Amino acid sequence: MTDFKTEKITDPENVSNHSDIESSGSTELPQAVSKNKDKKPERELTKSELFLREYMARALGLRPPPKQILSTVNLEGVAKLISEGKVKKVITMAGAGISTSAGIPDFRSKGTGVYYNLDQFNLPDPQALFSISYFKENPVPYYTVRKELLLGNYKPTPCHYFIRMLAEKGVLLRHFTQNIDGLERVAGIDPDLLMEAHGSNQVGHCIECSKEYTNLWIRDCLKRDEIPKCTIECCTGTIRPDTVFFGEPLPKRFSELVDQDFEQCDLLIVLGTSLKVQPFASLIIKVPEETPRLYINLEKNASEAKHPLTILVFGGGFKFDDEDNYRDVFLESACDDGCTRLAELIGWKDELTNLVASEHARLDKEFLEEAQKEATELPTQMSHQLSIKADTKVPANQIPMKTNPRESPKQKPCHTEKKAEISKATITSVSASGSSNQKPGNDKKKQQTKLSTKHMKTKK
Ligand code: CNA
Repeated sequence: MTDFKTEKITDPENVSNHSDIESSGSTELPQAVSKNKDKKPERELTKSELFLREYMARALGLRPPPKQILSTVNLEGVAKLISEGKVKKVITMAGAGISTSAGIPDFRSKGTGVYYNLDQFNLPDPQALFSISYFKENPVPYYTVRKELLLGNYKPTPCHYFIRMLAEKGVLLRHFTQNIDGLERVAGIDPDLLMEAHGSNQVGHCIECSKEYTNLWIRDCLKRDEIPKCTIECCTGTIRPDTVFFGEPLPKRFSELVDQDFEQCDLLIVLGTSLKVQPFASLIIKVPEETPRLYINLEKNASEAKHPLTILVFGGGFKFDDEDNYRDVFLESACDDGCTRLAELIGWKDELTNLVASEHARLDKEFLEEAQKEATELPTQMSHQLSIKADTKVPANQIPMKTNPRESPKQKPCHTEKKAEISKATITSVSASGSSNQKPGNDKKKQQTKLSTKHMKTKK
């Protein structure tokens, strides 16, 4: 979990003007002036401690209620804020639900979610599929499930283009996404405005030596139904995409941007996420107390904290149904419909519709050209796969994976020169999404990875 406790903030007991802090409702404090430096050394509180203190004070009625920004606590109220130019630092937070209409399944939707379709793999639990320790033991389930996503040509949804419009209108401070499908980039959202909290599939690295591989190279292996394996001699590593697996830290930029952005956010829009994955889920409490929060999702319950400890630690999440709710709006809707409705209320609907139509037409053309190019370049034995139309999805779990049949070790002896290449790759290619977790020479792993073990043995 991201360490938010490292940033120190001055103890509010030593702050010269308490009333300013109370009326602002912000966690940002002016510099402290110690009245009695010789006797009592200045003490520092972490942001988390300060938050808890303010939360408790408010819960006990020791702080005035925050100012209500919305004219009406509903979608119309949110739209009015945007159309009247009253918000300039909008943060959008997204999850798998913004991409389901593009054809990419989420994790937790009943029936269609990835977690409901894993019987064939006999996993210890559904999350094991995306845990780095399990991937190191057995990458086959991961690649079987991810194959479709990695090979597919998906088009961003109206929701993605609505976020792009916020950026183009100059009101988007940042888009934080948990998605690894890269559709925000495809939609044309400026990468500086993007925080892909769980990484992306753009590149991959060997889990043993960290050599970098492109997305295209990984795709080529998958097209041949092969588990991508390191090409460096003497290395037995599997290639992993640079996405954050369970059990790995989030990119450093994530915590930096959280600290920098959330305290200035003047409107938070949360889209298509069950808010079950930390630390992302708890970001909703990091905006100032006045800041309106709009949540568009197919279901509401997922976002409401019920356990007293969660309420104490994370502030209880949204307060849609509380009598004194002054800022939380829930729209039970598909993200595309919700964003289109919001665009309509703001007066952007035609622009959004035209943008989606023109971008989809451009992408259809690009996908078709790519497919035609590949069909002429790739060997005949693969041509049956390439005749698939650009927008046709082949269920990945119908195609069994096999390991990459590389040259035999006799043809590729281990040279000292090559070992030097491995250490160079290790130094230069440490990925932000946690390839530093690699543990070369894990004997237990070699015993347990049945498909890979066979391959490893033939290499030695
Ligand atoms: P999740 O836990 O599966 O929740 C998705 C939420 O979206 C659920 O509450 C659904 O009800 C809701 N939902 C589904 N479709 C729609 C829709 N069309 N409109 C509105 N709401 C909808 O997924 P989260 O994103 O909350 O969990 C975070 C995980 C999922 C991250 O680690 C991601 O990497 C991971 N993931 C990403 C993708 C992707 O990149 N497209 C796909 C699957 C999983």
